[in-house]
Amino acid sequence: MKSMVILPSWKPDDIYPAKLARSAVSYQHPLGLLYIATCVQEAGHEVELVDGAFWTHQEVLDKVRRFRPRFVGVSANASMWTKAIKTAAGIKAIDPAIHVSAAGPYPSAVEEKCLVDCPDFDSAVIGEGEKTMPELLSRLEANAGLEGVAGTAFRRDDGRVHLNEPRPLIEDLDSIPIPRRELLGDFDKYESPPGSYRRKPIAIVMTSRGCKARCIYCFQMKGEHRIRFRSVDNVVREVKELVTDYGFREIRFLDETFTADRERAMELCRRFRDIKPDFSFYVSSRVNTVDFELLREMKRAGCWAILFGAESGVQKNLNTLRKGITLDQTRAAVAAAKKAGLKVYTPFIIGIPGETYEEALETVDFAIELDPHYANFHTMTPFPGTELYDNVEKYGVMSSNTDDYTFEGAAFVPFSMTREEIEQVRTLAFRKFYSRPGFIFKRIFEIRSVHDLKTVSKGAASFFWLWTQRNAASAKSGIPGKKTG
Ligand code: B12
Ligand code: SF4
Repeated sequence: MKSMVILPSWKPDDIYPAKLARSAVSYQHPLGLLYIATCVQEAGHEVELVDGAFWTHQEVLDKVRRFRPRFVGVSANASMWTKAIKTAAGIKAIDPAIHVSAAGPYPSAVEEKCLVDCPDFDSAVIGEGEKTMPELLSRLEANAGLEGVAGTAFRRDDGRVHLNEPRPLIEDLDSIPIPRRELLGDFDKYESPPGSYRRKPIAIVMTSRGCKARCIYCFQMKGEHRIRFRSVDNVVREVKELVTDYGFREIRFLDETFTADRERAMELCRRFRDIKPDFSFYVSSRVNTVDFELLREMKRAGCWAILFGAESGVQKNLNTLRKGITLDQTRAAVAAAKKAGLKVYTPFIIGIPGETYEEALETVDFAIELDPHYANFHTMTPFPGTELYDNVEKYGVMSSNTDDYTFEGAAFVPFSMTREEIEQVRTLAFRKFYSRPGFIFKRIFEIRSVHDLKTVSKGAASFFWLWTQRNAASAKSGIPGKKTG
């Protein structure tokens, strides 16, 4: 059956302030869509993957018009939801007989509510879609209804919305086919912010899914706080294929915590070194799961950078977030990673429930004390399906416009701060962190290649823009700026 999977059309300045968008934009492979498209193909269907990062809304619809699918799955997280609605409406206008399904983090969080919100969706795929999709398509092919297809919600003939049984998370991740990257078309169109990669082209891989921690702002599929791992052999097979067959030169491991199982991370690194594939890699981690020996092994295997969610410089606020880490663990992890020769990236959050203006300034000082290679200062954002979202009235005031749900817009203002204060701290944080003479000199002395030079100059251009703005980290939020508590 002819099927299409779509990421709706979006532009970087939907998320980032227009000028910053150029340096912050991240066009990464849409791994979720790739997994789904691969499974659909394996099940014997013809499939086309449309990544809306590269097409206007009309161009996406033109592709639907040309391909004439019987099924279209539209993927959305919270900030993409209004675009997904627009896409579904456009598809139905082309041909009302096309079955249109909503899927991805947002529909997974709000479940059948997304069908109530948007009459143009016939069904929703809730949670991981790899096992659900082939079942759903064979039902559609047989002109049978979706009654009983676990992990879906659908609209009955009488218009009423029905939620089927949930589908458990996939326990054996090795049973999922390795995504076929050729479904993406030309890899050159994918672009990453300067400084976020060493080599190109970049592939995206996940060696595990899920996280044990319970941060109040983080969305985890089915609200389950555990990790499922792929076997080391399965990961190594994918890495070999990516480097040898496809010619990728860098891999970004998107696992929530690449180092969650220390021995497995060590083993992966040893295997990467043994097979000597020519690639560099980047991981995300947690400060309480690393030590110098592990980080050194990672560096030897080709890792060049590591992200630690540092989040705050005030222990009370880390505790509010239920981050499960201490400031000293962050200090130790950042120091060990730097000693191992890795570049360190630490994102922080401004506007944590209960955080005062002065405490937010302490976070900026903490970032400067840690002195990572890159720091970002996001706003606290209550995504559907999180503890923060479900109990937001306990914590502050939330915007009802899902377009505000980027980490850049003040979608949430805690009772302890105003929106203006959040924006002020963010502006100050970027300026203070990136304009330190020591920081600038270090980056200049680290220039070893044309790529490094380009990174530093693009960063400098964005930084110059930041300086010229009254409010560099400007947010487009529906929340009024008055003191809320
Ligand atoms: C990589 C990533 C990005 C990349 C996106 C690259 C891309 N083109 O996809 C970038 C950096 C651009 C990004 C940006 C943002 N992201 Co992001 N991102 C992620 C991250 C780390 C991995 C996504 C991924 O590939 N996962 C692996 C795949 C296998 O899982 P998946 O995508 O969920 O797909 C599965 C299901 O959702 C479902 N599915 C998904 N699509 C479809 C489609 C069909 C047809 C079907 C049937 C099923 C299906 O099946 C898939 C396979 O099981 C996740 C966290 C995470 N671990 O998932 C956050 C996450 C998705 N991002 C999130 C957010 C909030 C954002 C931003 C808003 C943040 C910001 N900067 O402001 C922006 C929004 C950008 C945008 N335009 O949408 C949230 C979404 C929360 C929510 N409830 O909506 C997440 C969950 C992080 C979190 N834990 O809170 N992000
Ligand atoms: S540690 Fe990271 S991935 Fe895990 S729950 Fe917290 S924010 Fe989410």
